[in-house]
Amino acid sequence: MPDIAQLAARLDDAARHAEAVAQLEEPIDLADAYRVQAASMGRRYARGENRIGMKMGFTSRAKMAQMGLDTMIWGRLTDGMLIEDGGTIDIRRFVHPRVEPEIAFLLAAPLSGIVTPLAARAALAGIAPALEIIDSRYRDFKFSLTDVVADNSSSSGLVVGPWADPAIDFSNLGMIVEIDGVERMIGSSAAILGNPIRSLVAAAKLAQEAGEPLQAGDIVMAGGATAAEALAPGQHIRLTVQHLGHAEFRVAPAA
Ligand code: 0L1
Ligand code: MG
Repeated sequence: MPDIAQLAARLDDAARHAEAVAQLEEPIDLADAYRVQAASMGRRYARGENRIGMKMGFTSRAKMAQMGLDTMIWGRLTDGMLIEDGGTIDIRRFVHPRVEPEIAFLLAAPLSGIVTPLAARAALAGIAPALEIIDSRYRDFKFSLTDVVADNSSSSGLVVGPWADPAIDFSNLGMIVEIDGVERMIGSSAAILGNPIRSLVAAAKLAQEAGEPLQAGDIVMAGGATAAEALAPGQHIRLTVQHLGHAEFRVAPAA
């Protein structure tokens, strides 16, 4: 039997102190990996962080190919992970952060269990261009499926741009990330499961199965539309999503 509390403490400490740890040595199954995730997030909540929603992972072929995994995963988001749009991060808070372009959903109403894409759309208050900062706590950013799930699916930070009217057709919007003014990631919202609303539909089911159904006010990150890029001190990261606008942040220069 894996020691859930001990594994959760190891991953939580790694995140808190920005220190890489070895992959989990003992084989654990997916259900136990989610138990470790829940226990590690429980430690954050006990320190005063609040759950604000969830992130979906491996919802695009590009992300699956980059990390060599093809099972959709999810993680919990907290207010401690929020980075102001236009803000600056200190890279020393992270182990080896990467950034990826996403679509964020804001819920106007609860959304739980098996729902149709139409019901998911009807529950939306807004959609926004968003950047996820992922940071695996494992050495060299290498992990198995259960490793990454236990590590809260690499959740680390999110930058959410202005909320837009969710009535627009967001199934196939162009997405471009510039780093220091140079286009580095180019994709489409269609890369996310063919239409990012499918990610929200999946999130509603997974959250309900986990006993934490999505609530009004929750943010759901749909998953990276392209492979992620490593961050470095001094960079300016800017995402543009067609019809939705921008989300951006800076990485503070090296001290
Ligand atoms: O958006 C995503 O697909 C994130 C997956 C999280 C796992 C990772 O790439 O570290
Ligand atoms: Mg992501």
